[in-house]
Amino acid sequence: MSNTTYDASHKDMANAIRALSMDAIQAANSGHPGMPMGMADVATVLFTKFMKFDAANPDWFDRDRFILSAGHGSMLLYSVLYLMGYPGVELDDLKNFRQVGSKTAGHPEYGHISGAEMTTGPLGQGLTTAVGFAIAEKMVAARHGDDICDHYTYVVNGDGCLMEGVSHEAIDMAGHLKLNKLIVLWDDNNITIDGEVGVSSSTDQIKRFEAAGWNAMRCDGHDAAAIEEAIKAAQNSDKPTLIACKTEIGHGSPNRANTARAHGEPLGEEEIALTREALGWPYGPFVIPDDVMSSWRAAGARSKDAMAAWETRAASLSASDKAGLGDPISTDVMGQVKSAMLDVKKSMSSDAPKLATRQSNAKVLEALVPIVPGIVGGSADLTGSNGCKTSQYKAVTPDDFSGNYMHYGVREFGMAAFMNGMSLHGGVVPYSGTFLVFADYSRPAIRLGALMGVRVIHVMTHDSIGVGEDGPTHQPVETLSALRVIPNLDVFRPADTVETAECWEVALGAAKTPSVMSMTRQGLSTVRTDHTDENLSAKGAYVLKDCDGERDVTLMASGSEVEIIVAAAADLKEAGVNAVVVSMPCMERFAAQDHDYRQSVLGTAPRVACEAALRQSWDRWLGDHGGFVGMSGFGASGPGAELYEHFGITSANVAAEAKAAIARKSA
Ligand SMILES: Cc1ncc(C[n+]2csc(CCOP(=O)(O)OP(=O)(O)O)c2C)c(N)n1
Ligand SMILES: [Mg+2]
Repeated sequence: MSNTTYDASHKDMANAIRALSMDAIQAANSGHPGMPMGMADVATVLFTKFMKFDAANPDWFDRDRFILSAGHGSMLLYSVLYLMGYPGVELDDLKNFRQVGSKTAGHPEYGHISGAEMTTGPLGQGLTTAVGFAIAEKMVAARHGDDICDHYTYVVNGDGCLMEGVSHEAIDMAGHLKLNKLIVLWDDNNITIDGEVGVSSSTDQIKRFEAAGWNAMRCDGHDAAAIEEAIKAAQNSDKPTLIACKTEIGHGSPNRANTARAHGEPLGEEEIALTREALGWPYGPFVIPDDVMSSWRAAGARSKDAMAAWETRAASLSASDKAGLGDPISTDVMGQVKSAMLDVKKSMSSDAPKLATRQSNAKVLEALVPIVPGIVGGSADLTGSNGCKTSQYKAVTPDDFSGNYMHYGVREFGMAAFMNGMSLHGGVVPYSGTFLVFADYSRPAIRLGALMGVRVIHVMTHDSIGVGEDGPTHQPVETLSALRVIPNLDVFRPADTVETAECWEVALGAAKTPSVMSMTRQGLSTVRTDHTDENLSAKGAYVLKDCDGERDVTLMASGSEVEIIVAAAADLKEAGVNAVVVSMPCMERFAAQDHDYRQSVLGTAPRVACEAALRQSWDRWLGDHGGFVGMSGFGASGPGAELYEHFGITSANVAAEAKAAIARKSA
C-alpha cells in the first residue's frame, strides 16, 4: 500500500493541510495554527503512505486508529478528513470551524465527526487512551486471529502530552506489554505556550522512552523520505515506537514559525498572505487545486482492496462474533445477563448472607464473566481487595493477550484512560478495581469517558469510613458527591448482593454511559430478602419497606447505610412513627424517572437521608424540612464499626433526626 503514487507533490499535499488550517482558524478567529502547520509533512506521509483505512467506510473494524493527542491541533485532523473524503465532512464544515453546532468543534469530539476516534484536548489523555486501543487490538487479535484484527494505533502528540504525569503511566504500561503496533509521532518542536520547552523541562525523551522498553528514534519532521523511513522501521519493531519528529511550529509562516505565538492565535490576514507566498501556494482561501484534491482523495481510497479482502475473511465469523467486534453486548447477551442476574438474586435473597458488597461484586462477576464476550477485568494493584478477580481469571501478559484480567499496576489514571480506549476500540468490555478514594486519581479519564459516552465500569471499593484503620487518607467522604456531579456517569452504590446484581445488569446495558460501582469493605446484611423478578435498582431508588398507615417520614440511604435506616424504621415503629424505607442505589437513574414515580417514592412527608459521606448530593432529595445523618468532614483511623458510632452514623441518630424533621414540618 505504501507504493501508491500521486499526481500532486508531497509538498503541495502537505501545504493543503497548512492552508486549510490557517484559513479555517482565521475564519473562526480562534484556534491553533502552529501544530497543524508544523506536523503537516508527518501527517501527509502517514495518511498517504501508511494508514490503513477507507475514508468512505470510517467504521471498518480493522482500520488503523489515528489519535490526535495534541487535540488543540484539531484543524490538522479536520483538514485531512475533508481532503480524504470522509463522509459528511465538507468544506463548509471547515469554514464553520469552532462554531456552535458544527462538526468541527474546537477540539476533536468523538461522535461529532467521522474519523475522530476519541475526544482529545486534555493533554496526555490521547496518548494514554491510545495505549488502551493498542491493548484491545492485541486482545481481539488473540481471540479472533490476525486475519480479523491486525492494525496499528498511531498517535500524534506534542511536548505537553509528554510533560503530563499520566504519560508516565502510558509509556510504562505500553513498554511493559510490548505494544509493538503502537507508534507515537511526537511533534518535537521545542515550544509550548510559555515559550521554549527548556523553561520547564530538561528530560531526554529518547532515553526516557528507551528506559521504559520502547524503540525510540529521531527524524526530520519536514523531510518526507526521512519520515517514511522512520515509520517503516517503527512498523517492523517488536516494541512500541516513539518517533521524535523535529519540526518547526507554524512551519511556513515567515514571522511566527518557531515561536510560541504560532501556537494559539490566528496568523492574521497579513501574515497569511506572507505565508502563502513563502509556501508557494498561490490559491485563495479554502481553494484546493484539482490535482491536490484528487491525490488526497486517492489516498483516502487506497485501502479499498485491503478492506474487501478483510470482508471476505470476516465472512467466516458468525454474525454475533462480527457484530461483537464493535459492541460485544447484543440483545442476546443482555438476555443471558438478565437470567444470570435473576439466578443470583433468587439465591441471595433466600440465603440472605452477610457480605461486603465487594464480595457481592465477586459473586456477580463469577456469574457474568463466562457469558459476557470480551469482558476484561483488572485492578490497579488491589486485586485481592477489590473483588474483581474470578475463578476464570487468566492474566494478560506481554506474550499472551488471550487473558481476561489486566494487572494495571499502581496506575489509576492510566487504568481509567486505557479502559476508555479499550471500549472505543471495540470488542472489549472493560471493568476495573481500585479504592473509591482514588477516584480522584482517575477522575480526568472518568470525565472524558462520560463525555465520550463509553461503556466502562469502574469498581471502587472501600467506599467510606467503614474502611476503618487505614484512616482518613483512605476514607472517601466527598467522593460520591464529586462523582455524582459528573454528567452521563452512573454512580451505583448497592446495599447487598441482590442490588449488586441489579446494578451490574443496568451498567452492562448502558452502551453509552460509564458506571462507577461503589462497594464496601465491611460486611452488610442482605436487605432484599423478598425475591422479585423486577430490577428495582434500574429505577435508581425504590420503596424497600413500606409502612402501615399514613407515612410520617421517609428514610433514604444507599449502600451500607440501608441496613441502618431499616433498623431506624423498626425503632420508629415502636415509637408509633410510620417510616417508609427507600433504597437509592443510583441517584442519576432515579433523577431520570418520571415525576409521578419519583413522587411515589419520595412522598410528601419529611425526609431523612443517611450516607457515610458528605451531604451535598442528597440535598436535591431532602425537601424543605429534610435531615441528614452522615459525615461533615474527614474521617479518622480506628475500627470501622467504632467509627460509625464515633461519627454518629447510627440507627438511633437516624430515628432522632426523623422525629426532628417531623417536628420541623409541623412547627
Ligand atoms: C491537561 C491540559 N493542560 C493544559 C492544557 C492547555 N494547553 C493546550 S496546548 C498547551 C501547550 C502544549 O504544548 P505542546 O504540546 O508542545 O503543543 P504545541 O504548542 O507545540 O502545539 C497547553 C498548556 C490542555 N489542553 N490540557
Ligand atoms: Mg510543542
